[in-house]
Amino acid sequence: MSVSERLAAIAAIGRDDARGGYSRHLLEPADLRLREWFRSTAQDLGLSVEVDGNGNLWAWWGEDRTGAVATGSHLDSVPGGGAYDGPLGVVSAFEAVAILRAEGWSPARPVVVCAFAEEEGSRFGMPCLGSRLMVGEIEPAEALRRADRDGTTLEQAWREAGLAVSSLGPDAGRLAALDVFVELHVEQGRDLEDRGLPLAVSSSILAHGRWRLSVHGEGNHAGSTPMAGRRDPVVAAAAAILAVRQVALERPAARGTVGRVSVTPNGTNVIASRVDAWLDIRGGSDAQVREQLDVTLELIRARVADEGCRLEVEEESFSSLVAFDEPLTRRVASTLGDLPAIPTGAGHDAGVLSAYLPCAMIFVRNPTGVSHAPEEAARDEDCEAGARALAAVLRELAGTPVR
Ligand code: HGY
Ligand code: MN
Ligand code: MN
Repeated sequence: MSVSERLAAIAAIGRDDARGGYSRHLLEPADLRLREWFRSTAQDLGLSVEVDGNGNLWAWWGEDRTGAVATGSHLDSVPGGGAYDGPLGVVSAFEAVAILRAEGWSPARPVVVCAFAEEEGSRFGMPCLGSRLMVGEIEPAEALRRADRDGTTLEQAWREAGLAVSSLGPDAGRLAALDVFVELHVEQGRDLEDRGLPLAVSSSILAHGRWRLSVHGEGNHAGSTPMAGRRDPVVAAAAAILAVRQVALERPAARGTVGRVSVTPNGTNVIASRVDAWLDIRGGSDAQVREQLDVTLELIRARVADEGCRLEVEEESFSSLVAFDEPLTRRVASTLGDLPAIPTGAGHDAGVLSAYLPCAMIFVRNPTGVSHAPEEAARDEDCEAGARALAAVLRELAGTPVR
């Protein structure tokens, strides 16, 4: 098979006709079908499949469970996401194994293909949920209580999927079994397109955090309520969103986004009683993100007070700046003919694991540079080049010890 054929095999799973693109969220039907695809693909390649206590998928090549070279990514998406963000890394990992097996190569130490659960955090609001549970950065009780947009808790979803609630949490044994992790991912930007190159490695990931802002006002009738004296949380939220943009624009390389808003009760002829808005801030250091947040919230509090409303703020996640392991990144880059190392503003499971073991990333050119939208793209020939590159990296790393 080829990468394109493997992607085509899952192309119909989780299509979102309303938004365009894909909506594949943890343990929902599309995710369950993708988990089945992972299992059958692994078995076709002679790999043995495990689902760990945190919902992450593992397909092992080799009997050993120490010193493993891990490669993979995630299968879930944002709402209306593209076809490549996540799946390209998992598909390419399988294709790299297929290439190596076809040439009769076998690893001197285990190779494991992995797919981490809920990397996007789109259902339960915690990005990199599976990898952060595994390393102990998320408290299982905190995760289990989180609810999705329909009010279903992670605990309910876990039980409905037949997974053991008691199994969530740090998995030191599994983490210790991994020696290095290399994640291939579609580039989420146009750097490679502008350079005219198909592949790169990654140098770093911006620090980033997510906060839920709840603005409480006074619900009332849109027609019988005079304009004076209204306490309209939609007006306050609109001013808050403009403040987010203003503060981000004042800071080089900073990002400030509100992409999700929920209005209660959301009636056409109703002054809302509450607005929830989710804030995503990213920057070149943890301190810069925290400073930007403080300044942003100060402005938001003033705007909310002007409208006579009340503000609640809850931090949903925070991920520190990541600098990928230099020796490993250099080794991957030189194995592939001296690829450039480019930074990214997008978070990844490799970013989480990089605090615990050497990690590197390989980016595949995205001609549109767009991600988290249906317009995300990758050329077939670049996808095949990515899988061949990953095969070369596995041959290099799984042939000899890294540390
Ligand atoms: O939000 C991110 O940066 C990643 O796509 N989860
Ligand atoms: Mn993503
Ligand atoms: Mn991703």
